[in-house]
Amino acid sequence: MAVERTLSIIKPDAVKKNVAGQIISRFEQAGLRVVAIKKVHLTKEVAGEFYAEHKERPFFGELVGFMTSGACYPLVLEGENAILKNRELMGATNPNKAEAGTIRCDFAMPCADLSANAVHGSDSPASAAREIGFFFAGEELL
Ligand code: 3AN
Repeated sequence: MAVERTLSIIKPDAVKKNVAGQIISRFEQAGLRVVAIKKVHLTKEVAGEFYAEHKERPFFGELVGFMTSGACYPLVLEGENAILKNRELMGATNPNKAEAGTIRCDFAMPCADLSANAVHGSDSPASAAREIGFFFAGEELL
């Protein structure tokens, strides 16, 4: 297995619930290391650019509105198989369908708005590279 890096975002719903630390603990307990983290309040322009691949989807406006509704924590995780491991820790996109013990089940339930699903996670090596570079400069990755 290769050591990989992936981008996670602890989304505004989880920050408002004050569970960011508990979510980071899940990553650490699974053997992932935080190599960079920052707290940001995204603008509509930045959130729209980050989620550009979803521009044509009907939920795009809702997603951008939600991601700009409060502060969030983008963070870079590193470890063996980090991209898939993070996706497994997150659980299904719809928290109502996420398995017990996953971050989305434990921290985003009940969920009326699918944008409010506690965390984002890169879904491939290509998106991890783009998304890490979107939020962090090379010298911030320690
Ligand atoms: P995931 O985050 O599980 O990779 P994607 O990439 O399909 O899911 O969707 C990106 C983000 O768009 C999700 N994290 C979620 O917040 C939001 N989203 C996906 N589907 C919907 C939907 N039907 N309604 C509202 N937001 C959605």
